[in-house]
Amino acid sequence: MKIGIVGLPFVGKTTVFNALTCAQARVGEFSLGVKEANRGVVKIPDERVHKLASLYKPKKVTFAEVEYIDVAGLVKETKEKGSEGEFYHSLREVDELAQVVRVFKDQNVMHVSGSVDPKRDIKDLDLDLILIDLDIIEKRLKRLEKTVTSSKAEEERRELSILQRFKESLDQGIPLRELELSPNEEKLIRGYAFLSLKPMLLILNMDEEQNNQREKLEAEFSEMAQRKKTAVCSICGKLEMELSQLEEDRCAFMEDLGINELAVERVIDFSYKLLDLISFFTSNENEVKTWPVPSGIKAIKAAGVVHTDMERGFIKAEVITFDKLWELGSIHKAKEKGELRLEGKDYVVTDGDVIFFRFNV
Ligand SMILES: Nc1nc2c(ncn2[C@@H]2O[C@H](COP(=O)(O)OP(=O)(O)OP(=O)(O)O)[C@@H](O)[C@H]2O)c(=O)[nH]1
Ligand SMILES: [Mg+2]
Repeated sequence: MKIGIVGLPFVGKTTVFNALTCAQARVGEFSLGVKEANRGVVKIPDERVHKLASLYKPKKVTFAEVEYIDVAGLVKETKEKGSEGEFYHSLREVDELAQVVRVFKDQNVMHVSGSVDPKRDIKDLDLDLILIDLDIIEKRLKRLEKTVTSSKAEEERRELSILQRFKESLDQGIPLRELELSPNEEKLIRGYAFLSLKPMLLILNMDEEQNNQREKLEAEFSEMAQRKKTAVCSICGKLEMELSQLEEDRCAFMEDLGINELAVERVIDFSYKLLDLISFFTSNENEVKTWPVPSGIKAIKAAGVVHTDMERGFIKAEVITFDKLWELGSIHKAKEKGELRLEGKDYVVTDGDVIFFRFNV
């Protein structure tokens, strides 16, 4: 899973990036058009993986990972500075955008629009994404309108009609993520990697003092959180960054501050839900491994995620939920008790399944 951290300049993107990845990238430097994106990989914490490892004592334990990419702030000037293409390029590969939104009020930190106004900033960033997408669509439409009349290709006709619909929506200021798309339509336009189509996690970046009004703050954004492919969460970026940089005393500090969970876990949780992902596990003496997959995936496709041969030569899947396996204490016990289910290729994988694929190629 790859997540692109975006937002207006100086809203705390790099601060949040450091908090999430325990990195030490420099903050407080105006990064617009200046430097390359920061990248950092985080292992996704999952108690179940530790427990499976304690059962199997494998040589290797593999957690699911998320890569965060922290790009320069996006504003209208990006276009003038010619770094818009670069911005799109670093982000086209990501599965989701996380927009850092400034809520903290610090006189010492400038705001490009002159005042702290989170809802305005969210709109402004959306507008920038919309303009980038529109640019791509308009160029493509010009070419398509010519070729469609001459070649009469069915595929191109369909593409033309989707792009026209997209253009109408973007012209009205509606980001593409809010549109209803069929799986076929999604497939047809996937190659464009439209930015306003990507799911959006809004991360409200608060000051420590605002933490006690967190629920009230999040409630103000509840309408936005209900929009399609959109979620809202809040964190104290600066505080969390400082916590992430502590090693020994972190727990003591957290206790003092009344924090029982680091932001990274909450943010990852939201990201999983937003992308509609679940995890299943494979486990043996060599490796215990987490596999994040789209919810609703069938056993045969899940096999293909592990190895193409497993999908090609799929025979059956032996499945047990993690909870059941943990309760019984070993796979032998599970077999004895008949708790290891035999499932066919159309079985719908559920979160927490431990799966042993049987295949033959
Ligand atoms: N008070 C306060 N200051 C913050 C917080 N988050 C970030 N800052 C400050 O805001 C300034 C900008 O932070 P960065 O993390 O560099 O912001 P950025 O969005 O990455 O900036 P660009 O990359 O230049 O667009 C720094 O001086 C941070 O210390 C916060 O939660 N509270
Ligand atoms: Mg930055």
